[in-house]
Amino acid sequence: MIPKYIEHIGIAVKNLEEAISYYENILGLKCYAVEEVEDQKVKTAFFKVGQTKIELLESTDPEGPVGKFIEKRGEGIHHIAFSVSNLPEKLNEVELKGVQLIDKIPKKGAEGLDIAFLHPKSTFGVLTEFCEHKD
Ligand code: CMX
Repeated sequence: MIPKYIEHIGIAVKNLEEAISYYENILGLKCYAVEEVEDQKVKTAFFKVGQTKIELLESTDPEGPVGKFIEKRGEGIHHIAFSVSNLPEKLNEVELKGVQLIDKIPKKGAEGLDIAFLHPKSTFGVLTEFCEHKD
């Protein structure tokens, strides 16, 4: 089962408002949603670019994944998210092929999607997310 499309690209930023201003006023995109995801310790802002979205991520906790990422590596691309169908099966499939899973069981992410991450040490340095729209 191959990923259907790139659902979003996650970008870690220090200040959400300043980053939103860049995407709106310089690139001309429209922020259509701002949402806090407590479980992930982030505040997010979304922009549509065709079928793919840009997800800006501001940390709400220095010990959260994005807080630690910015501390260690600075602002920049944090993860890439693929849209998949049957997420539990897809996770099982890649784990059997030797990929290290961060989430063996899907969690609820922004926009109500079911999400799960693969460890960047198993994915050539790119934190990879699988997500599934539950209609
Ligand atoms: N992309 C690539 N590499 C990353 C990374 C990222 N986003 N985050 C951490 N790493 C690297 C670190 O640089 C480190 O590499 P080295 O050992 O070479 O230094 C290695 O992974 C381990 O990092 P760490 O700092 O020791 O471990 P952390 O405690 O920071 O955990 C990770 C890293 C990926 C397991 C953790 O961030 C995680 O579980 N992420 C998934 C959840 C998440 O990122 N949520 C935020 C987004 C939520 C959303 O989109 O809604």
